Amino acid sequence: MKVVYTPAHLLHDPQVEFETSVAHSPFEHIGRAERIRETLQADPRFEFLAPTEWGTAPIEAVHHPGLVKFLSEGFRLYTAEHPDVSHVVPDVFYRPALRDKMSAGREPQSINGRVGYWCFETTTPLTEGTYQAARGAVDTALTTAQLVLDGEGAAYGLCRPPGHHATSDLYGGYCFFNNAAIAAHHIAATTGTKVTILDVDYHHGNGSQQIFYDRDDVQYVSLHGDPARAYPYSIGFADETGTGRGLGCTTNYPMPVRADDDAYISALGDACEKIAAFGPSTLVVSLGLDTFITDPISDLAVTTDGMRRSGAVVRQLGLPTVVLQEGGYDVNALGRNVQAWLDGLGA
Ligand code: Q9C
Ligand code: ZN
Repeated sequence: MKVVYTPAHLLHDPQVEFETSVAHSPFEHIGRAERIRETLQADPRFEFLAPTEWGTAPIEAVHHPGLVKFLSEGFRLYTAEHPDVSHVVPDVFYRPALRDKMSAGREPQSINGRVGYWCFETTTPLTEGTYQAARGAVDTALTTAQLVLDGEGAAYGLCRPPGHHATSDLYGGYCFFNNAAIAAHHIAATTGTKVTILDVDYHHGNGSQQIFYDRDDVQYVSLHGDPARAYPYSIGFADETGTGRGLGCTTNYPMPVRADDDAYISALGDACEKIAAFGPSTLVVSLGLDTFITDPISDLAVTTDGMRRSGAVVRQLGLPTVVLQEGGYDVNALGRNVQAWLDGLGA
């Protein structure tokens, strides 16, 4: 199986994450992608290649151009005013209720205000190299999609930073650009065919759901920790099924605490029936391995064998498959879990 990887991710190297009201070392760090790279490079079934450059047009087909502009210049403008800052994090969030009863707000002019206008939470620091790394992850996703469009049965993009929490207009959840959504839209728009995003990350992909919520050409199917207890807390419930033309094109499977391999595989089988009924030409998998039993920020109980079984269930769909890396924070197990999942898919 072909693997798309770029060392550009090393440019996003945060040293701190503000989460659960404390500053701690980040769960999302460069060692994650390097561990996956090392494991797959040691396995002769995987062939590595570098992404090509796609520019900003495919990004702006999904995201607000203002978000792209902010991420491209935000660190430079912020540190011009605050030279000692290495991790830009918002201190004001631009909540719509601030302007209740007034006209819709506009983007603030001050750089401090702009950070909170484009970011929805505190765990996703903007650093000096973040924009270049995020562009590299998008190029990785698009290059992986192109490999599948050109005839590969499946290919894997080692995207970092991840993407599925980024909405059309907001970044957060360790995500800047929504790599999977950009790839899915690119496939749907250039081929005129239907595409499904199957999101198996522990966290609900709120960004992917939002981007496609009113569309009938891209289906979004997600298994995730129940938002009643799990980040992002406010989206990903089973009664969210799409709107307008997109009604019925979103399916959520909120999972209970400690769901094990059998429980997970059962829900995944159901999800695959929904996918087969939609009839996509191509599948994009948002592959998070944070469902793993010892993941430090999650509470499901999927084992490495469960990862292999998951890949095998998806293989049964018989669809051309673009697999893109999302989360997964037990770094010691991350390489072998990706390897097992891709092995099940038929690496
Ligand atoms: N106390 C991905 O896996 N922190 N993002 C959760 C819970 C953010 C995860 C805080 C988790 C984001 C791509
Ligand atoms: Zn996750």
